[in-house]
Amino acid sequence: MTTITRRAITTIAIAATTAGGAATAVAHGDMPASTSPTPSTMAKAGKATKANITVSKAVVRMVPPGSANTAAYMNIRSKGMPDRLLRASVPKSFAMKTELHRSMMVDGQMKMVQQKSIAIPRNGTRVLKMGSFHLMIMGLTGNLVAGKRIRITLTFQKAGRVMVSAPIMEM
Ligand SMILES: [Cu+2]
Repeated sequence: MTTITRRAITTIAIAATTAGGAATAVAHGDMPASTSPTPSTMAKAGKATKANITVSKAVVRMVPPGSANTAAYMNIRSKGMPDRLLRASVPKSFAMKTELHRSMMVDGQMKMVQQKSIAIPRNGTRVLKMGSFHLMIMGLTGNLVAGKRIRITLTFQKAGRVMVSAPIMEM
């Protein structure tokens, strides 16, 4: 277990510091794609509501066999008060840990920065998407199966825990 985690972190560290476009993005698991999920597949995406928070379009990105990491995307809407996503987790049987990340272009390269939290604006929506904010799911314990649903537990400062069932999707 420790070995997997360490390897995953090393991969991320390299991805964040080396030049190398495509290879960097693959290691990261958050490479922007030219195509978007079709409406029919998005309809099956995860949704959950608790207090002022509504999570929708939650998906886990399909990655090639042997990949150490993947990413999860979703829309998080606050009706009223602003809130803050403090952490996220997935079952240990699926992956070792989940971090809050943000990808951004720095000097022409896509890099990512771990976030302590992600602000959800008042009466607004924070979109977690490729090339932007996302959940980084690290240390996958096995190969992913498209269509399988993963339970993601989100912890918010005000709304507390919100659980959403997100399908693994090609995208
Ligand atoms: Cu990331």
